[in-house]
Amino acid sequence: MTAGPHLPNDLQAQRAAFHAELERLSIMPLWLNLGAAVQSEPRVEGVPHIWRWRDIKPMMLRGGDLITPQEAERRVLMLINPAFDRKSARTIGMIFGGIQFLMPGEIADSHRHSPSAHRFIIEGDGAYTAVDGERTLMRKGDYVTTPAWAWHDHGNDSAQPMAWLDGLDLPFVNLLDANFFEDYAQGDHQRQPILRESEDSLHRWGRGLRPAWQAPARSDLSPVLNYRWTTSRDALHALRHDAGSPFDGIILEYVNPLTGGPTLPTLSAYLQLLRRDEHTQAHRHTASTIYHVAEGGGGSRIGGRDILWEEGDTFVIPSWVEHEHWSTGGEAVLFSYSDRPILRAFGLLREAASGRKD
Ligand code: 1HN
Repeated sequence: MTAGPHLPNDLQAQRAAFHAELERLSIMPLWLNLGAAVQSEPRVEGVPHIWRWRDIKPMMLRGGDLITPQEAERRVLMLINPAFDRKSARTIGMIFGGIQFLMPGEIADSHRHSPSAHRFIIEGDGAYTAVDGERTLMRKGDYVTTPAWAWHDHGNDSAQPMAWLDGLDLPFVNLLDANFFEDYAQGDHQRQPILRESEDSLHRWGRGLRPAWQAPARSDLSPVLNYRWTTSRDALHALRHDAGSPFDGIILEYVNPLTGGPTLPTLSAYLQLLRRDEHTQAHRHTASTIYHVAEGGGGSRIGGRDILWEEGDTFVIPSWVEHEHWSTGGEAVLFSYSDRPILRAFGLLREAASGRKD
């Protein structure tokens, strides 16, 4: 921008008056804020960060004593990136991650919202989630989808606390001013009626077969409610002798069986195996990613800084920051999700191996 003392005084004064008049009209000249529009690469505000399970777990148990799910709506500990406003609900980029927990006997009442959600089970065995008339019992390592505007409630009929990682596109939906929410509550009915057998969606759509007499309700959402840990983990191990991805090892995407695409329109989710002594090559991409350590331990070099992780930890990699992963002392399995479908839909997905610009 040309400005400043070398301009003739009268031109400087005229410009200043012009800018002030524009300001009163709620108009901003582009040349006063060129940086916002012209940048050679993304200026990413979010920072790499890790939330450790050993910090979260005691807070979860304390929270269990201090507030009910009814008072809280959802008893979720939001993982907010240190670079963002506490109220932004931003874990990284425009996606959210939080830890939800239910003590034995508790329920989280039915509601629905326009943000899409999914969950990865961290601890416990036997709490259920009900989505649009189907209930599934959740176990550690299961991946459960909750599409936008589907009624959903959770309940813990087991004898142990149950915790899971909630992933939502909430900040993205807020950015678009498209966030709607509705409580199911009709009198005392806080839980939706169960209309189908447990695992119905899996039998119907998730086994490489489909009922030929029935059209799926919508094809842009995965009809499968629960992607079981045992199935996903077996699939990873069955491919363990493959070369895999140089950047991610053996990595599988959870897919919508109707399209082969992501499970939700805005979020894609993955499970990856880092084999013993595996150390991936560095790369970067514009997808902002939230990782959760499902099994084992290891580390990631993110933007030149080493973050060491163990089972239960959750960490983030911002857009366009170089990263590589390794396992330590055996094998590791990482669950992750990102805003990749949004970037892909709008031609904004860019990936580059280390040392390359695109
Ligand atoms: C929500 O509705 C759930 O339904 C979980 O389980 C986490 C985080 C922010 C806003 C709404 C749920 C949430 C949430």
